[in-house]
Amino acid sequence: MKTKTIRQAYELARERYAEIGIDTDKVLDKMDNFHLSLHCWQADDVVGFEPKAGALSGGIQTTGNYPGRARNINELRADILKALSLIPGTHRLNLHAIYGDFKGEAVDRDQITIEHFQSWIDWALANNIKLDFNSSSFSHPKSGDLSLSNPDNEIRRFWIEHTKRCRAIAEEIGKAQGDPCIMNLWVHDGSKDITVNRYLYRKLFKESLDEIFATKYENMKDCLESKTFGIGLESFTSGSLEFVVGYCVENKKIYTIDTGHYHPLEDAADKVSSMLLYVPELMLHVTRGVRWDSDHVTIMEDPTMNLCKEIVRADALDRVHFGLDYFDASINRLGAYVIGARAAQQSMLCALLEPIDTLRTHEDNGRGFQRLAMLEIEKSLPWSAVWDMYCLRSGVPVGEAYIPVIEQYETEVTSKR
Ligand code: RNT
Ligand code: ZN
Repeated sequence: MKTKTIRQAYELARERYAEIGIDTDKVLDKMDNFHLSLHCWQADDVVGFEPKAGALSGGIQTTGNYPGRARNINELRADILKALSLIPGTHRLNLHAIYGDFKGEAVDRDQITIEHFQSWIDWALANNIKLDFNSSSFSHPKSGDLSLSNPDNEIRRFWIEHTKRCRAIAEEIGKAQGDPCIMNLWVHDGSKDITVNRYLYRKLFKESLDEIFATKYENMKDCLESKTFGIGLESFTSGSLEFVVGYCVENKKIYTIDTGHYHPLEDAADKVSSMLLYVPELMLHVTRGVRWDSDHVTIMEDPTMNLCKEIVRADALDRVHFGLDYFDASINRLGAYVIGARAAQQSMLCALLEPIDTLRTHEDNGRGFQRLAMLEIEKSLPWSAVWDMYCLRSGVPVGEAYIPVIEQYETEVTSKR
């Protein structure tokens, strides 16, 4: 796309949005302050760098065998930097504990320390990236069906130790980067068939969490992620919605909304305003569930767009950490990053361009037709010209221009793996 065309289109779009009371220049500035937390695990199919990494377990699964998976820390870092070079703005990177720089050593999960993440901190500082963190309960000989809710004391203590260490690591990361490291805690705990000891498992899970959170930190923030079910864990999930919401509300923890973790017709966007009245902040794992928590690449579809609109309408951009969480191994993985990240940003841009004052006035005055009409009209306003300008001024390829860049990287780098 020619720079001149982008600029001309933007000028027209600016005039059009001014007619409905929206200042697109201000919206562009707001976009610069909207940072995604890019999930590191799309690059390598959630394998990580433990030397004996086996099959992915814990009720999650990547499907597809597209060539080019990142096989080690250097490849993963190179892929992330390449992806970030095609995504406008500055972003965070969300690490899982299994992505430590273990240098080929077998470091069990209850032995990890900040030393295994020091090279990540150095790399992130050098590349102007802030880090977030996750404990990892899956893909381990002790994962089984139950981790933090396991009645076997030895196994439960192992995962408590792991999670405590993760919080200590997150604290050090936060300190080093001068900005809180957001640590998500999701465990896969559940069971495939009818379960009769639900109360016991959830009580143990709660006790584990109380012990894990007993240490107070200044430079990290805790979030907890609920889920409806996992593959092979269909009948029971310890960390169900009620369990996690209850825990977060009682303990003022950040609640993680993973958009794939509810019943298919449940509206994740509607949770934003409810939860923000009871918990300090929200973490998001934005994904695209196709029929279930399938972790398809995020696109601009209603669930993502409505989520962004609800955040903006609640004036809560500074209380929401916007992470992505999908893993698609059936297409170019780098392309998957860029499509999903750009779709999330485009959705947020549309939310910021919404004529919210007009819509609220209509609503306040019972003008239902006018409200619905404006909501329809905003869909075809020239938001894409604003988006193109955002890409241009951020120095990243505009429109389809990022496709050949990824193709070239595939030819030169990922296809040779
Ligand atoms: C699983 C959860 C969890 C994971 C990542 C790898 O259903 O969504 O967040 O996807 O932590
Ligand atoms: Zn998630």
